[in-house]
Parts: sequence; C-alpha cells; structure tokens
Amino acid sequence: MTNNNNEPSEFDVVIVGAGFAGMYQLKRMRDAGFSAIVLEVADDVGGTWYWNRYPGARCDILTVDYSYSWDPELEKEWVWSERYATQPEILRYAQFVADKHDLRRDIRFNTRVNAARWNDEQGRWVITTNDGSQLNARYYVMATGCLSMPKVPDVAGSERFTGEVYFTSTWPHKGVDFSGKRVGVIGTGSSAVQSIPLIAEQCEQLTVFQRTPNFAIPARNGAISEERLAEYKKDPEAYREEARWSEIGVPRERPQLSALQVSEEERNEHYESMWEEGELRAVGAVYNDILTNADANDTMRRFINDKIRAKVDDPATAELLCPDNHYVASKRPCLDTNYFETYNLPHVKLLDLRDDPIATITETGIDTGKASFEFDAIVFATGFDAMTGALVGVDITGRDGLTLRDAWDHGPQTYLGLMSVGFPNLFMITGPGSPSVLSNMMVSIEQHVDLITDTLVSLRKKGFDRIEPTELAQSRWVQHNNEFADLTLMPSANSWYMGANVPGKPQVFLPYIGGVDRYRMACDEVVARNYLGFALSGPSGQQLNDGIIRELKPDVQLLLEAIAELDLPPMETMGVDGARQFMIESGASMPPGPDVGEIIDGTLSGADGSALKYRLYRPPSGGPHPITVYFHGGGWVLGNATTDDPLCRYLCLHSDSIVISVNYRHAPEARFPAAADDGIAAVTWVSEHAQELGGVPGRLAVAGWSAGGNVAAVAAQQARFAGGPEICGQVLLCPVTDGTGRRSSHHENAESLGLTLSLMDWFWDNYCDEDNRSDPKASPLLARDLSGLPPALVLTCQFDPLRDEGDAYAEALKAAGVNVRHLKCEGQIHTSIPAVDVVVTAEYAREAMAAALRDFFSEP
Ligand code: N01
Repeated sequence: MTNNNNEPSEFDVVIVGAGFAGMYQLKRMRDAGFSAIVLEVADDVGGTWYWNRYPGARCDILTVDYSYSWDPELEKEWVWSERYATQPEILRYAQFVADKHDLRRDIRFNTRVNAARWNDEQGRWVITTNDGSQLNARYYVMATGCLSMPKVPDVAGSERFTGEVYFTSTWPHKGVDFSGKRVGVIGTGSSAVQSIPLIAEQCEQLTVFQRTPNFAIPARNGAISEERLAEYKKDPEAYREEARWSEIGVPRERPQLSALQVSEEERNEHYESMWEEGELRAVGAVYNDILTNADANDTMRRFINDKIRAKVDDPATAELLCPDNHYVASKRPCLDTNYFETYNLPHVKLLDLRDDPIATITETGIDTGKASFEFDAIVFATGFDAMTGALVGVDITGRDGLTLRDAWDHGPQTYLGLMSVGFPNLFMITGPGSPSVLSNMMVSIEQHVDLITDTLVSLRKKGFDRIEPTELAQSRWVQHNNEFADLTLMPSANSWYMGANVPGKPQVFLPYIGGVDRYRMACDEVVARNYLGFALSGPSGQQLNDGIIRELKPDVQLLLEAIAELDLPPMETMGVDGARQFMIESGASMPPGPDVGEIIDGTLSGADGSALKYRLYRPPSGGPHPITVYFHGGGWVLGNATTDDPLCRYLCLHSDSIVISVNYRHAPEARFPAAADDGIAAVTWVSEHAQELGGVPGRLAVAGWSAGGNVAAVAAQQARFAGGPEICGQVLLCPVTDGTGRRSSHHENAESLGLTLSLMDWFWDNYCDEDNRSDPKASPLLARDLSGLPPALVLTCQFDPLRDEGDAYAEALKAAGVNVRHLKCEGQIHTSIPAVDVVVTAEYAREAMAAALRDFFSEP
C-alpha cells in the first residue's frame, strides 16, 4: 500500500522521532528484519540537538559517556573535541551516524504525526501525518524525547511584544546577533545558565528575570583529562558495561558514607573535590544521603551557596542567586561556564521575580509590578512540558476509544515506563516511569531500544503479534515508582520532574529514581520470567502472565542490598555468643529512634525468682500512664531488654504509655518454658508494681515482636487461665505461634529476607524440644480455647517466613470471638517494622501499633 505521495504506508514498525532514540531504534529494527520507518518533523536527524541551538548549548554528561555504545567502530571513528561537546558537534555526530548507517533512506523528514489510532480488529496502528497521509503499522514506537515539547509561555501578554522573540528550545538556524541590543531573558534553568554568559558577551544590556535560583557547579570544560579518558580507554567495552549497570548510566560507585557521619572539615574537602571535578555525577557520588536527608542536603547547599557568594561581587545579587527554596538536585542542577561571574558585568542585571513578579509583557518590553523594562529582544528560556508533553501532544487513541491524554489525566500510567494499559503495541522510549532524565540518556535509550527490539523478535518467534501490560503490573509499577520517589527529597521541589512547571499538569514524580542498574535488573527479570505483567496474543494463541515485578518496598530492597553487600555468614553459623554479639552490634548501627521523657533500667522477679533486667521508657507527658509490657525479638536466644530500643521509644512516645522491655531468660541456657514463664511473671510483677512505676493500675497491655510476640501471646493466655493480671490488649508483631509444622510462607520466604527458615529452625532447636512444641505455651495457636482473650492487633509481613502462622493466629482469635485487628503489611520483611527511621514505608504499621495501644487503654 502507498499513501498520498506514493510512498509505502504499511510497516511492521512506525517510529516517531529521529533523535538518538529513533535513529538507533531504526537501525535495530532493520537489522532484525522488520520493515520500519521513522517520521520526523525536522528536516534532519538530531532531535533535541537539532532544535536547541541557543548559544552555549552543550550536554551536561561528558560526551565520551553521552555517545552511542552499539557500534564499536564508531567509538574509534569519532573523537570528541571537549569534555562537554557543543550542540553543533553533537549534531554533527548524529549526522555522521545517520550517514554511516544510511539511516535517512528510512526517515521521512518534515513529517509531523498528528494522530495515531489503534485498530483492534486488525491489531494495527493507523498513523495520520500533517499532510493527511495515513500509515499503518503493527507496532508504534514513540521516540519523541523527554524534553522536546516546549512549555507554552504562561506569561501574560506574551503575544504583544513587537520586538524579537526567541525560545531556547527552537533557536533560529542562522543564529542571532544580539550586538547593540537590549535583551531580556526569562528563566534561569540549564538553558538559561548556558546561554546567558554568551548573550551577555554580545548585547548592550541584559536583564535576567529569575523566579527560582538554581544550583550550578563549574563545568570546567576543555580537553578531557588523560586521567579521565584512561578510565574509558583502558577497556571501552568493560567501561560501557559498567555504565549500563551503574546508578546513573555513568560509571560511578554508589557512596557509602552519610554527609552527617563526618566532620565539617572532611565534608568540605569532599565538596571541594566535587567542585573541582566539574561533573554532575560527582554531586551524587559524595555522600549517600544528599537526596534523602534534609540536613545532609543542607551541608551541600551551604557549600555551593558560599561558592556563589565568592563569585558574585554585589552581595545583594549574590544572595538572590543562592538557591534557598529547594534541595540540591531536587531540581536538575546545572553545569555552568562563567554564569555567576556574568552578573559582575556592568550591563547585566538580575531581577528577582519572587519579589517583583512579571505583570505583563508589553509591546516594548516587560512590566513587573514595580518597574517597566524596554527590550529589543526577549528570550524565553522557560523550559519544557517534560516527559509527557510530547506523548500526549499527539492524539493517540488506543483500545475502546481510550485516549492517552484521558488515560493519563491524573499522571502517567506506565509499566516500566515502556508501555501503557489500553495501548497495545505502543512503546515509549525513556517514558515516564523509567530512569530517563535521571540518567545518561544514551544508556537509557539503548537499553529501551534493545528491550523493545528483543521483545518484538521474541513475539515473532513465539507466534504472537500483540503485547499489552496488565492493570496489576502497571498499577504496582506506578506505586513502586512513587514509593521510591517518596523516600527522597525530590518530590518536595516545584520541578519539571514533578510536572510542577506546567500550570494544570498533574504533579507526580515522573522518572524512575531507583537507578539505571536496578531498573535494568527489573526489565531483565520481566523478560526472564516470561514477560511477567504482560498479556501476549497472536496466531499461536494467548499468554497472560499477570504479576508484579517489584513487590518488596523500595527501602526494604535497599536495606537487603546493604545487608547483602556485607556478605555475612548466616547467623545460625556464628554460634550463640557470636550471634548475640552480632545482633547487639548491628542494632547499635541503626538510628536510635525518638527521644522519650525518661529511661530507667531496673530489675523485676522472673518465674524462678531470679532478677530479670528491664528497661522502662516513660513518655514526656505528665503521668501516671498506662503500661505496655514489651518482649523483644531474637528467637528466645538473642537480644535483651535494650535491643528493640528504637521501637520501644517509638511506642512509648506515640502510644503515650510507659513501655517496659523485659529481658526474659534466654535459651539454650534456659530452655522452654523459661521464656514463657518469665513472660507471665513479668506481667504479674509489673501489674503489682504499676503505681510505683508511675503507671495506672489495671491499664496494662502486652506487646512483642517475633519470639517476643510469642511470649506476649502466651502471657495473655496465661493471664486469662489464671484469672489475672488484667491485660487490656495485645500487640503481636510477626509472632511465632506454631512450631509444629511447615506452612507456605516458611517455604516461600525461606531465604535471605531478614529471617531465614534455617535461622528459625535453629532458634526452635535451641529453645524447645520437638515433643514440647505442641504445648500452647510454645505454640499459642494450638491452645484449645482462645475465647476471652484481650483485644489484639496482629501484624504480619508479606515476605516473612512467619507470615502464615501469624495470619493463622489472627484468624483463630477472630473465630474465637476476640476483637482482632489484623494488619498484613505488603512488601515488608520480618525486620521491617522495628527498623524505625530506616524502613519508612513501614511507618504506618508502627503508627497502627501505637494507635492500637492507645485504643486498648482508652476502652473502659
Ligand atoms: O528549562 P527549566 P531548561 N515566569 O525548566 C523559568 C535539560 N537541559 O530549558 O524554576 C518566570 O529547567 C523557570 O522558573 P521556575 C536539563 O535536563 C540540559 O533550562 O519554574 N520564569 C526556570 O528558571 C534541564 O533541566 C542541558 O521557578 C519562568 C526556567 O524558566 C532541562 O533540559 C541544557 C516561567 C526554565 O528552566 C530543562 O532546562 C539545557 C514564568 N512564567 C537543558 N516559566 C544540558 O546541559 C518558567 N520559568 C544538557
């Protein structure tokens, strides 16, 4: 078939955009034997580097990194002249690649895609272009770039100005001569930071209208140092591979140290090296908490702002240029060349729009609330409708008449940033929900192009010709993205990452922040697990492989990665003393938890009359307080009254109760039923001494984690049998409830998730003979009668071997008529909830524990 211009119109694949993504996608499709065409609105290749021709335009990733890796010859044929090549050089590179691989013969230039509509019967996309032609393709790939849709000016009167108007994003090809002109620049993002020094060199007068000052570090452009080049030259393929598996697509170690762990002197030395290095990768490579901890970030903010002050002569202007309303890197930081120094020139003026906003653009210039400015030219460096603008800018209609614009009304919905439910066979290269703009774009582009191509080859081989993600896979990927972003300071800024720069755009964090390496691993796993989260269909039938690729909460994933890095032997192989020591040491490296009013250490009488140590946490509020008797975790073998310190502090503060953490006797020295007997003995002692401890008599609850949850549950049962002491509630966190058999969660979560099955077996073996395990004092689930027990909150974690026995206990309590709240914590592991200030995604569970205690105490 042909279209209006007698050009072919039937393709396997239509690709939109002839930037670096579209060019490589074309090459791969061709090589894989698919018929493919690229549609491009410009008259040549280059994408962003075709349009952004403003003075000073360069990349901000070293160009040795920001270049294709798929053609080893190319690596030898092209030598970059500078660390950060200019736009003309990068455009020449794109053109060189297009020539070398004869790409242009399959690119239709000067062609804008107006609409794309999915025909479900035929299983094809129908694509309409600006000349009215229609093309028809099985697969449709948007290679339209993340920063390609200029933001529509949102300044009143912008159409009125009669002088010259320029947009950095669509700069005239013949260049602009600003000599002798009065120029106004609106915006101080990367485009402005790069162009302002060069515009200032030419023009007679320059006024910069700044709404938000930006962090910038010196680019230190010039020839790339031999030392830096050697990193790459030593083994280019290994270097590229390292980049593919790095955090940002440029080889770089993930930092291990917190900015708050070191002295100010040491910190500033590190920041000086970052400043000297002149690479954005250095900003993220200094400390591990710059993006997650406000105080850590503040140390870098102060350092950079001092540097700005040192560069700018006029102190008032310097202050205006110092960012003060967002965290470093929460908006894209810039690399600059003489940007701040430009404000020392007598003909350059900075206007702070926060103090004096633009009222309107007039025929002759710009009026703010306080002043009028006359200009010969106005430059809009006002940015882009990032990441989604170019995608929803095309009228895309998928299955059942659903438009992409409507589907994304509340923010983009994607699986892996690659596809979207309702839009079969539509792929997005570096779409929202993928690392994209938080990475070296070249690396992320290549990864997506390879993934898309390999997917189409795989479908062809298996006899499928349709692919679409499932609702579940997509919604959970979106959730995973948001949860990852929420661990950082990034969502706090009014940035284009959040869509906050475009009036009316839904505000969600758009790119995936987990890193190129973690993202690639997730994609590889999706493929290895037979396209998990996708529905495939075609001549050979259907395959629905519904599922979730990342179920662990991201902070839990980070915690497990950190533990894996330590490469520790299993705890059960450390011996009892070794394991005890290890538990104490690892606890000491965790954040301490909140301050409480008072902490007192004391002793109480255990079941055998021996003195058991306890630690009492008193709330800061005036007493008397109700009392929570708490039993620590550690498999009846490890731990003591202080090892769950952060959680005890938390519960004390947030439940407004005294928490008494008891050091019950441990196995193997004191085997079953010592811990169980000490549990009820401790509750009895505390109840009898409530008043002198500052407690309210009769207002006593029990709580415990893991084996401590077992001790708490057993104590509640013992108290009921004995008719006292009175317990008004029980909070059982991941409790051990049944030592007599295997359950599904024992197998599913047997390995390396904080508590392994083999460690659990070791605990049981140390604590209790097989014969005794069916005793309800060891396995409270097996008690014949659970009625009449105090109200309970039972918390279980999805990836805990103990999950099913905790679930079973909650169900059994419910069946016995006990008032139970059962909280199943998705994506969490056995150790998540006690990890106060580490696993923040488990905060709601800690809150629920505290709330349950408050409820127990408030009930009559
Ligand atoms: O756009 P931006 P950009 N009134 O959105 C201001 C990449 N890039 O083109 O921050 C007044 O960053 C706006 O103010 P505010 C890079 O990823 C890379 O500069 O919204 N001011 C801001 O100061 C970059 O991040 C390179 O308060 C208004 C500026 O305009 C991304 O592209 C070079 C306004 C826009 O800054 C975008 O950069 C260039 C208004 N109505 C770009 N509206 C490299 O070095 C907006 N502003 C590779």
